Amino acid sequence: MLTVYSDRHTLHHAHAEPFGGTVVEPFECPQRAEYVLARLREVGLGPVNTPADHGLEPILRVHDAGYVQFLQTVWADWTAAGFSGQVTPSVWPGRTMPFRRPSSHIEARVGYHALCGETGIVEGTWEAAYWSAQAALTALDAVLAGDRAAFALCRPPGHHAPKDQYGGYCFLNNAAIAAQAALDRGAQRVAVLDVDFHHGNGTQEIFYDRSDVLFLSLHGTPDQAYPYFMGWEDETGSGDGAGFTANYPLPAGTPYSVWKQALEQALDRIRDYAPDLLVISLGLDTYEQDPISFFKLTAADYLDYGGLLAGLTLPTLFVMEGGYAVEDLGINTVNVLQGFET
Ligand code: Q9C
Ligand code: ZN
Repeated sequence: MLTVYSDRHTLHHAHAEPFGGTVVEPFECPQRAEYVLARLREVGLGPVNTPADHGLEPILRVHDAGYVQFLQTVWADWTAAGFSGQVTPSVWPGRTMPFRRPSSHIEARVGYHALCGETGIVEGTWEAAYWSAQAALTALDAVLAGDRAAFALCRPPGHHAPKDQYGGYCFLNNAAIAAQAALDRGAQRVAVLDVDFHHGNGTQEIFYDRSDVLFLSLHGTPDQAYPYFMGWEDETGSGDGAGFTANYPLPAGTPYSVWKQALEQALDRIRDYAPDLLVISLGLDTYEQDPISFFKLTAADYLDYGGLLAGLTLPTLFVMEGGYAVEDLGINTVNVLQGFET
């Protein structure tokens, strides 16, 4: 299986993350991608290509132009205001203070585009996010050209980013950008199956009122897990998209035996939908040792569900999302891909 990877991901390296009342090293760190790359080379999964530049156009099919411009200029505006460190939101149009019109101060613009407060932006964040999206688009090229599957080793991840916001370590929604590009290049229907521990709120928002993308997500219940305000079972789509979103929230301590039952239900929905392409938002934070999550999957379980995904016999694009047990991230990620191939 082809992997697409850009070493420019290292340009995005937040310095700190607020966590539980203290400040810690960011969980979403450059070593994550290095561990995955090392493991897929170790097992000889296949070639590793650098992304081709597809430009801004496929990004702007998903994200608002004003948001993209914000990402391109936020570091310069932050430092021009005399700020340093990393871009950090400190104010929002909150529930009782609704957004009425844009303010031009950088603090207001950051608060407008930030979903939440844990995700730092540094000088190279835009460039890293841009090439992460290009990795997804380049892996898609291989699948559209006839490869059974391809793996986009994206970093930073993408599934928390809706059309005009960043957060949850995400800036550009790589999986959504690839799904939209597939539609723009002739696919009639695309299924996006999100197996990251966290609900794919960004992808859900982007496609919520559309029937040409079926979005399905297995995740920690919003009652107990980030992003908290989305991912309930009764969020099923709206308008033309009614019935084309499916959420499977699961409780703390969920073992593979239970997670797999939800996966089988999602796979049945995908079979009925008969998409031309399957995009997997591949997060490995379902792992029992993940430091910020609460499912109990083991390394062997990733091999097993990789095989179940292959059972759909669909052209499949894997897009890397989360996973923070860094030392085991390579093994777990590549287990899914190897399970798929055998
Ligand atoms: N105490 C991905 O896996 N945590 N993002 C917020 C919770 C954010 C995870 C603080 C977790 C984001 C791609
Ligand atoms: Zn996650």
